Amino acid sequence: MIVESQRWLSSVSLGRMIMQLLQRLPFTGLVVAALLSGGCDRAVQHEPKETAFRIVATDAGFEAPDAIPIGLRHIIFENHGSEIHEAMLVKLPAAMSAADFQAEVRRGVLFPKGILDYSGPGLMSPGEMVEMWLRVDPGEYVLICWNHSRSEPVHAFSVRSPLVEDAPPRADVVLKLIDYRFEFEGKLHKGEQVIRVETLGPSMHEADLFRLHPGKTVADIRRWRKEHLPVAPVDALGGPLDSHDIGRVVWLRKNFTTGRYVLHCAVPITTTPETTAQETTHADLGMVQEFEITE
Ligand SMILES: [Cu+2]
Repeated sequence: MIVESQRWLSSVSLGRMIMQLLQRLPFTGLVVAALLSGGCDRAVQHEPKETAFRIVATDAGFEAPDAIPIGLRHIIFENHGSEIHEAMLVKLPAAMSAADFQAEVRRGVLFPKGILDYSGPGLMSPGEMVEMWLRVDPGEYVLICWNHSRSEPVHAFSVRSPLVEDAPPRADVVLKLIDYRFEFEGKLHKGEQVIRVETLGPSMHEADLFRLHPGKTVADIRRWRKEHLPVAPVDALGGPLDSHDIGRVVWLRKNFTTGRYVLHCAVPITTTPETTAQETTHADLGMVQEFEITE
């Protein structure tokens, strides 16, 4: 015991001497940081890294990286265009190139054979931004805006090692997607809120998130989508799109103002390769819900 405490004391006074010496030198902070980190390599390796997957939509397509790490990604989606855009992640089967996928979509196919939807930020108005956290597996992917699937190019990207886990934020509310309805656990407030989105299914679902313009209703949303009207009755906020693997959880972070909002699921009732955009959607079966943020 005595030997141990002597060693501790001498190490303390040695440390103090080093500190006094360093305080007279420039770049002290850097040197101290280097000395302190010397003994804790493991801790340094586990520090979170900046791995945000930034996706910018323009009216000509996407600006995004060509490769991202495997694991839980923090997506930052910004719309710099003048139209409503979305950014769905789609994983391609081994034999399909991004050009093959694009060609099928241009023929009107919504679910080319073998592709897997991996969610992503849905319809979002110009000038808006949303953050999302979702998991990606190794492979070849495309980003596609289904609002302009024939006129705009997809963006091809790879998901490859290393494995990096971005930490999801703590959720304020949970949103459950069920055939054919939405259920909230908790209440949304104005300001920055995190929604943890779970799909209970059994079908896959999406949750378009719209803020109604004054005087507009759910019926106006329906007409706007069905008749492809040029002027939206809402601000579209980038709610989460569907995943083929419904066990996947997605987190969404968004700054909310007070107002009337609508959740809306536009997934078609059939998801075979022959499905077309004219198909009956979950919204047609009642998967539309209005709610209000009052405080
Ligand atoms: Cu649905």
